[in-house]
Amino acid sequence: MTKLYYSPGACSLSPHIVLREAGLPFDLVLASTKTHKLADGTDYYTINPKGYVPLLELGDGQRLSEGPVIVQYIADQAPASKLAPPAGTMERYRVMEWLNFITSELHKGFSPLFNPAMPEEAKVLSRARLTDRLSWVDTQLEGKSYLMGDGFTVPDAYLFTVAGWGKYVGVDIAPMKNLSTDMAREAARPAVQAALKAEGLLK
Ligand SMILES: N[C@@H](CCC(=O)N[C@@H](CS)C(=O)NCC(=O)O)C(=O)O
Repeated sequence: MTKLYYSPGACSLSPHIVLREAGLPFDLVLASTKTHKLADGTDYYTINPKGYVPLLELGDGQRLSEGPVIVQYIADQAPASKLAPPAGTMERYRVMEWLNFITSELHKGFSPLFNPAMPEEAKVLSRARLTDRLSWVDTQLEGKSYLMGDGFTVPDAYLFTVAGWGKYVGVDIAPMKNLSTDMAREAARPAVQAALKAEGLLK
């Protein structure tokens, strides 16, 4: 059985949503980003030497890290779900373009804001940069229900995950009308609701 190592509300929520959207069977394994330990006390570094989530463990024991790659792997296991266009097509490169933007410009832009050691002056700069980047995403969602236009694909799950962190760290997306509408629409998806519930983020 495939296993997803996750921590509640972390970037692992993105592949978690994608696994549910794909309808694939999997086990969720809690690997807290605070303790780096599994529930049974196993040191998570012995499983993923990088120490971070997400990590996907395949049925044959192989382990795949890096969220943007994991979600594409999952999508390719369930092509009928259309979570990513076929490899080699221009649309697939557009999906990868979004995933790379979200990972480098948004996800890693949020990381300093969660770091208690980061000075407040640096956090002010990070918030301003993120607000610029998210405002640009907002323009890209004008007249669209999804990043790729005509259906939910893997970057939508990643964007939902990272843009959702804004409320915890003072990045206000409420003025970004397209993005706010998009977030509400994604939140209502059954797979998203199920993932949030399974991570203890919804009552
Ligand atoms: N490059 C990795 C970064 C993953 C990452 O930043 N994970 C965070 C949670 S959002 C984490 O596990 N942090 C704890 C740690 O680094 O020890 C990816 O894209 O999957």
